[in-house]
Amino acid sequence: MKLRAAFILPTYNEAENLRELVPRLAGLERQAEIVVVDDGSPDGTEQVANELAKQNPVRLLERRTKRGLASAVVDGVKAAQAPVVVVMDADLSHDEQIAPQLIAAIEAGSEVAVGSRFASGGSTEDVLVRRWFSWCAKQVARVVLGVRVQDPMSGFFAIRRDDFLRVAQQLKPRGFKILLELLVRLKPTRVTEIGFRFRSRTKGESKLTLTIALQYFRMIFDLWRARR
Ligand SMILES: Nc1nc2c(ncn2[C@@H]2O[C@H](COP(=O)(O)OP(=O)(O)OP(=O)(O)O)[C@@H](O)[C@H]2O)c(=O)[nH]1
Ligand SMILES: [Mg+2]
Repeated sequence: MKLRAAFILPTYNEAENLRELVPRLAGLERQAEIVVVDDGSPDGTEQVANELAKQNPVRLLERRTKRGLASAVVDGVKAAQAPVVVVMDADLSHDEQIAPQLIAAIEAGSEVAVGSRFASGGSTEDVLVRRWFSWCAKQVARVVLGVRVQDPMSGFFAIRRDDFLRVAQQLKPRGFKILLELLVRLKPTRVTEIGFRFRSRTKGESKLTLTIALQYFRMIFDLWRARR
């Protein structure tokens, strides 16, 4: 079977969520592989992934220690075989129903397709403090880096695997979402944003901490310095 796309799912303690998400993804797109990148989750995520792999096109990449979201995404994309990759959280907050549209947008010539909380049709269940953080992050990205995308902080996006790998060397995965870094490095002219309703996580723990928020502003500063 010719693969059309790969879903890249970084996981840390997402056993319950993964059990639900994988069959949904497999039902949505038959010509897709699902690459789960787990960092030795103590909650048994790896066992669940292995179980799911019996019935679904799942490949599990096991890393021994927790090395951060962005580096998990990079390793997942490297391991994928399909020409298009869809990066998404495994916590069910990203609406998988729009994934086919993201894939189609890339196949139609977009360089990046973003699942967007702020584009038309998008919305969020986020609590106020996270909305505020996303809003600030977006304004800073716009003013400091000239990134015009509505939701540059989204963890839900599709891109050609080749394009991703071309700039992967330059990415400095700092444990945070890497879409913004990709946008700055690739300077894509054709970006498609597809709105979706961001669901709040119901199971498992959030990894968004103040440290990560601070890392974000550090990242903006580094990107700003690097582009001059
Ligand atoms: N492999 C790996 N995956 C991670 C790591 N940190 C987070 N993840 C996964 O990356 C995705 C995004 O992390 P989340 O904890 O959902 O971060 P968030 O979306 O900013 O915050 P919440 O949704 O509120 O929890 C989830 O699927 C996590 O399980 C990590 O260090 N390694
Ligand atoms: Mg999440």
